[in-house]
Amino acid sequence: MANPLYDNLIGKHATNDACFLRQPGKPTVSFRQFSERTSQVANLLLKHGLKPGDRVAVQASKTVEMVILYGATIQAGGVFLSLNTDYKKDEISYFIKDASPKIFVCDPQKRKELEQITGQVGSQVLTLDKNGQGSLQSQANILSKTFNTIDRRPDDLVALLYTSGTTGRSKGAMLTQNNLLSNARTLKNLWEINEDDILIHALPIFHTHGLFVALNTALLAGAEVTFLQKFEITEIIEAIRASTLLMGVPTFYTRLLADERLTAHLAKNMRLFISGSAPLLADTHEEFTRRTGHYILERYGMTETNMITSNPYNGERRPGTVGKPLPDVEIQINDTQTGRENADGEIGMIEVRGPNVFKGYWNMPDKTALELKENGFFITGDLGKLSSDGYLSIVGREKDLIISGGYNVYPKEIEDVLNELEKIDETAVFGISDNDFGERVVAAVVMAENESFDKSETEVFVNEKLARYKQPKEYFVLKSLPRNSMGKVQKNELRKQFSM
Ligand code: MCA
Ligand code: AMP
Repeated sequence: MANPLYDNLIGKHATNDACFLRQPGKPTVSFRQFSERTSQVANLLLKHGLKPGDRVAVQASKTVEMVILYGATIQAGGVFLSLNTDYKKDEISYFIKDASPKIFVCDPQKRKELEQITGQVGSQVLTLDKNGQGSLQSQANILSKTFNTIDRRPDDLVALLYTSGTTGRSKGAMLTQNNLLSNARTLKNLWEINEDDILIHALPIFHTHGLFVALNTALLAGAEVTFLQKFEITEIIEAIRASTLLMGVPTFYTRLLADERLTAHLAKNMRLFISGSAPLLADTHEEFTRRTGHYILERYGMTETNMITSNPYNGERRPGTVGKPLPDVEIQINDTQTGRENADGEIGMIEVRGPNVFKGYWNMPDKTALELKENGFFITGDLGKLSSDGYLSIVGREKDLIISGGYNVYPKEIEDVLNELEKIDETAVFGISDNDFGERVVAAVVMAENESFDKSETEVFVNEKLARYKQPKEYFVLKSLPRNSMGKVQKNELRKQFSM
């Protein structure tokens, strides 16, 4: 027996003294140190009673210690659940109650507020602050640097990542060892990631992109990671000078283009710029090439499926497309009404099958059955078409979803919160185009009789309930919402009316 993900990502580096994580102004962490500290934290998790399959949930700032916790959870046979640092109490309560983690790691400042909820599900609480300090660190520091890795099968769960849903309730995507390992191997090979690479990591580590696509491929390849707290333009410009690889969302690239320091000379050591999580405009792609001589490689994925398609490393990176299915992944473009496969070039529902596809939604067998078909194909909710030579273009979404700066926002969740306000009769949340975030969240509201809209009161209410990126950036007060003959709100009409 073995633990395939741990063995391939961390175990094999036990005697590797090369640099793994480099942070500006801080000591570097070698692969060997990373593996030793991972074992210390794995010992701590066991001490707190972690059993194989138990969840380890974390809501904490992006630190090296959090990456170590991820590694330790894998080594100890747990299931890693990472939560957006901006989630508010109500949002966190839902995840804790749904996932009932054995261990919950949070910022010391949040501990008190969340203790009532963790108490209800019997989670042990450890702390980790933005400097990597807290009880997690202090308790692990005194433990052994070796650990008997817990055996896991390829089909065992290793991560639970929540994605919002059209019904407003978030769904936990159950990811297995093999989902993550197969995808990391495929991407490493396709993008030729190797031990000479230096990857700029400025993404959050509570989503597939920053956690799995970036960290798993770097660990697998033994590549160095420039580990940045967040996207900060001057830090990124400096990092580009000394790195070979960047993984980002389209906002990274539009912000870089807006800065005159981005030149071909600056990017002369870079090997590859990768974009994903949201549509990259063909214009952005082309302007980036004019400025730097580099062709951004766009790829497409989902929390439930990891990466699905990619433009080629060697070959034409076609602007406005997300490339071809990964070598071990199948896609079908199916008619949205009949479910039958479309003829080449027709727009339809993108469905995907392969070792990358998740096991189902946590505690939601009905939702799983609706989206994961018996034949193994997962229904993405994205609409696309294939060119005659196999390049996929995403042309829309059947799901009511806004992607703002790479974060997914499901309007229903925001509408439910606004509808709690008695003064508001009804509301429609939708996305309009935004130069920085691609799309931005806005809301049309219809007030109850004799009520008037109070912007700051609404914002205070929403701010208590929802993470910042989900909050409407503008409100439009209407007499009524546009509806079709079936009574369905016409969000397309709203988008047309309010897009400027
Ligand atoms: C920050 N704000 C946002 C966003 N980010 N509002 C809407 N959408 C956002 N994405 C808020 C801030 O709280 C702040 O509010 C105001 O907007 C301005 O923030 P700013 O400082 O400009 O933003 P930032 O901190 O620089 O962040 C922008 C960002 C960041 C770098 C684009 O959002 C980001 O790192 N996004 C990446 C998300 C990601 O990793 N997605 C991958 C999901 P105020 O001023 O009011 O306080 S995984 C996935 O999608 C699949 C699997 C895939 O294919 O990868
Ligand atoms: P998430 O729920 O965070 O996993 O986001 C997955 C969704 O992001 C997909 O269903 C797509 O709608 C979108 N997405 C990811 N990559 C791309 C891309 N390159 N182009 C367009 N949309 C994308």
